[in-house]
Amino acid sequence: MGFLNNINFKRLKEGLTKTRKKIFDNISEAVSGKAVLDETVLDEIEEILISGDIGLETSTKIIETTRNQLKNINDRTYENIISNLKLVMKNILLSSSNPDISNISKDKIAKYAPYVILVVGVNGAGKTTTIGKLANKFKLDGYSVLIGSADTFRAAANEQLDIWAKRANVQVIKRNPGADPSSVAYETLSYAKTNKIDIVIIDTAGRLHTKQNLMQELEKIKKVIKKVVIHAPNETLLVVDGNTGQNAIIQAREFTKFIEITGLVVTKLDGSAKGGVIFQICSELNIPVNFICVGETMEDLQSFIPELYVNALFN
Ligand SMILES: Nc1nc2c(ncn2[C@@H]2O[C@H](COP(=O)(O)OP(=O)(O)OP(=O)(O)O)[C@@H](O)[C@H]2O)c(=O)[nH]1
Ligand SMILES: [Mg+2]
Repeated sequence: MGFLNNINFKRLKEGLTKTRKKIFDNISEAVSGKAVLDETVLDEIEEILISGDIGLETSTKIIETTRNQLKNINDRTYENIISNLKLVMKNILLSSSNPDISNISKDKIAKYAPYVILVVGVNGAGKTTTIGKLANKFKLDGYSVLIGSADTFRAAANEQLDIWAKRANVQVIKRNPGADPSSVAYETLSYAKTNKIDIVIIDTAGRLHTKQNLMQELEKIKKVIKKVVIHAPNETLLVVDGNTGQNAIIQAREFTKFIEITGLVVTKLDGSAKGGVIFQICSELNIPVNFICVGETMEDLQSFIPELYVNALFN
């Protein structure tokens, strides 16, 4: 899914400040003032990338490609070296973004209405807040939106969704804590079908990928919603917390063993200097990153555009 107008470069840049300091400022220092860009400098950059959560494998890939490209370039000015590195890093991100899958169009929504998005992830990853922000965006785009609160585990989940839903001016279907999450999902879709809602977003309880029974519950939710709307879910988004670094990749791998994940949302990229993890995610996983989140306001949920991400890191 994507939105045409949900990029706020200023917020993106602000959100990535810690990561930019860790990666770009250090690279800049390593490169500037050097008469020649020799192996020592390249090694130094590689170390900066690795310590910036880009991961050993991906960092090596970036440095190898940069080394090869620089062989053919005589102009080893600071600007030229940086712009080469930026290009190589952007290509890593591009290799896993898939605009066809990630672009939600008016036609697509009209065809499927209700267009159903199931949101899953481990505890505290940012699912509920992401849903609030998503609902708001869709609403601003002129769609009718319904949220299903299938997190019946946490007592506060309903109130939390209510707050976001009020801000976005959308309706929530909810039941008491302890209710069967599948039945809430079922009721949500039934309501959406009867009332011709454009987009349905279903929240789920946080679950550890190691808990087999909880993972199977997701399969059940999926099976039950299909009974109401045969094409549902159109998307299953896995929300991962960018602060968890390598763990985000492990979570994605484990979740896909139980449920097909169509896209990722990487949250909290403002929280630490670990924003480099996106490069690792894009290079090691075969799932497109649809959205990133760089803060707690509505504008902080943004479509993931590789070029802008790299620009924000190097600006
Ligand atoms: N700084 C920052 N905080 C975020 C971001 N996304 C979510 N949060 C915060 O992270 C905390 C957890 O977010 P939730 O949306 O409740 O996470 P959840 O996945 O629904 O949690 P459970 O339902 O308990 O599994 C909240 O305090 C959010 O405000 C982000 O991009 N940046
Ligand atoms: Mg939640």
